[in-house]
Amino acid sequence: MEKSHKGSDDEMKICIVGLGYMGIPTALLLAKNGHQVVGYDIMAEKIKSLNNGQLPFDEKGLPELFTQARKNFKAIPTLEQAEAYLIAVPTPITRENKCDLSHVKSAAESIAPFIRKGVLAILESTVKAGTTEHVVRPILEKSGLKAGKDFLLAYVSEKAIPGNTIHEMINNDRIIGGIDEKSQQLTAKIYSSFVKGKIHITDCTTAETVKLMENSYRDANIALANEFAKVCEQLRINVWDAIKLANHHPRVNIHSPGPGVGGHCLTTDPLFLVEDYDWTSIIKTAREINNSMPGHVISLTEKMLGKKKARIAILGAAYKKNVDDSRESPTESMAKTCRARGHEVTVTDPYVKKFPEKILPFDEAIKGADAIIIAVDHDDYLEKESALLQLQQQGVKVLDTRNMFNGKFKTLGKG
Ligand code: SAJ
Repeated sequence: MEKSHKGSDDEMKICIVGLGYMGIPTALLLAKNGHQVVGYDIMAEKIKSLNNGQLPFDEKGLPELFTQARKNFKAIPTLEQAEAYLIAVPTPITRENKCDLSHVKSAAESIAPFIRKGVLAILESTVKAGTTEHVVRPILEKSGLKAGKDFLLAYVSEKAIPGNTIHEMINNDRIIGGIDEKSQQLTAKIYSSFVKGKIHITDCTTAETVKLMENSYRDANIALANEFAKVCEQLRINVWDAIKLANHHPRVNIHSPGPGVGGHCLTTDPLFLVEDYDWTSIIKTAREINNSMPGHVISLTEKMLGKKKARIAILGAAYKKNVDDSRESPTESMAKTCRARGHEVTVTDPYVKKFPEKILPFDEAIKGADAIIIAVDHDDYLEKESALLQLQQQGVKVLDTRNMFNGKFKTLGKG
């Protein structure tokens, strides 16, 4: 395909389809490293605000990257011809716990008319294994061209952790699955323009599966930690100390217990891996254990309170520390459980703006509370230690579900 811009042979015109948490940083890293990048999204508002210099979400280092990359990046309201297309659209979970591929399918449909000889299509969304080969490929082949023969097709999973996305996008190893060697090589070349980690090459379905395995491993490990926490409560010992000691073993790495697992990834991806296999159990059980934690935290709080109806303040609405993302946050479930059990509940968070519960300022949220649940270990709360200790002395029950204050308050997983 002819070059559509002036630049070295390594620089390409790349179109990112889906400008979300992963699409935007990826687009900007490619643009910063010399590619001519256009970004498309179905949300017209996003296009307008990006072209006006506004980012739709907070992420460490993203504003600086935006400034550095802007001369090579443009958000576009309609798709246009490029040399490579990168699909980074969401894959929600259906009510039946299956991977909802509707956005992936419509993104593939929308780029199909632009598939020419030599064009590369990359899928980055987290998907059920087999999607690139069996869902995306047939849609793109409606162009009349064949994947592997005429055009190139690859799957690359994103691995960056929200809160440290840019650093991890640059430094983590990447797994590149390609439909053939040419697809693998060109995709590897594109990613090596900004990735400093190692690039590993495989086929598309293996790359898709690896992504699901990584998040299943983390979810199951956390479930194990949560089960250990419940056992330690019965044994009247401290799970945090026990895990720390167990992790001295050279082959043991137990994660931390907590009020539940939130976010868009660990709550869904493990289920994509097993959705077709009734006989699977560990992954599903891990999900159940992690989903049981918000209710368990409320039961612990009630035990501390020793009374039926109370005013409970929850510190933190984000799904984890220092982020503004509250998707699948355990706090949402805890607040619902509180209400269902007749308690009054208040929620505070220094970062979260969008949440089903009203977000109150810290002082307002804790005012008159009988119990305070520290649900998220935001760094901001470290400076609240003396205020919380004072409240505890005055009889307010404080439950530190993340053990962020190292045992100064009652914690989850301690008898
Ligand atoms: N959590 C615990 N205990 C822990 C670690 C986490 O309870 O020891 C909780 C967190 O509080 C949070 C949830 O788990 O509610 C998920 O947080 P996380 O930090 O484990 O993961 P995510 O969802 O932010 O990002 C994960 C990462 N996957 C892995 O580390 C294997 C990230 O690298 C992926 O790119 C991301 O999913 C994704 O997009 O798939």
